Amino acid sequence: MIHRMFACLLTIPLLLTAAPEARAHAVINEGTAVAGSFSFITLRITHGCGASPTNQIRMKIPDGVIRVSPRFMENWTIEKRMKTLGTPYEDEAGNLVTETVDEIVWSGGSLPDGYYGEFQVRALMPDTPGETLWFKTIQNCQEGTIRWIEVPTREGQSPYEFKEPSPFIRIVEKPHGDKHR
Ligand SMILES: [Cu+2]
Repeated sequence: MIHRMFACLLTIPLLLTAAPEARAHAVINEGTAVAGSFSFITLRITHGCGASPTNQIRMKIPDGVIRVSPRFMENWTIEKRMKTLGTPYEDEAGNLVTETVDEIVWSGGSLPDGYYGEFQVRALMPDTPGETLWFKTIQNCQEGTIRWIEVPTREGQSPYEFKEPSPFIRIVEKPHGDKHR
């Protein structure tokens, strides 16, 4: 597996507070999501494992993100792997919901190197402004695997220091006066 680190390094910003402008890697396009809102999370895969095409993507849904639905894609099989919720909630119909999506697995497609692919999910974000949510992702290719799972382990550490950083978004405050997000 040859990871094209050279191309990646040229565009890496230095601060977590900067927009996630990494041009290569696995990143989430939106960068931020509004606290307590339904939001779109678009995972962008920008290269294969070396020249090998991507056949499967597994993305972990972080705790606190619920009501997860992946976007329908004709050429991929999409599996929702579930986990038990620590705190069940009632949906609009009054049903008690005890499970939520733990991991989404896209498989059966073939994304060639030299093209980018987008894998989208809609979900309800936690009401935790300031929090960074990590969507750890495994990219499996015809030959090789890239594990986008590195997260900071100490204060001040930037994910851009890593070779294979986990995709992430930052949760931001609801704009003032906006009650309808
Ligand atoms: Cu990269």
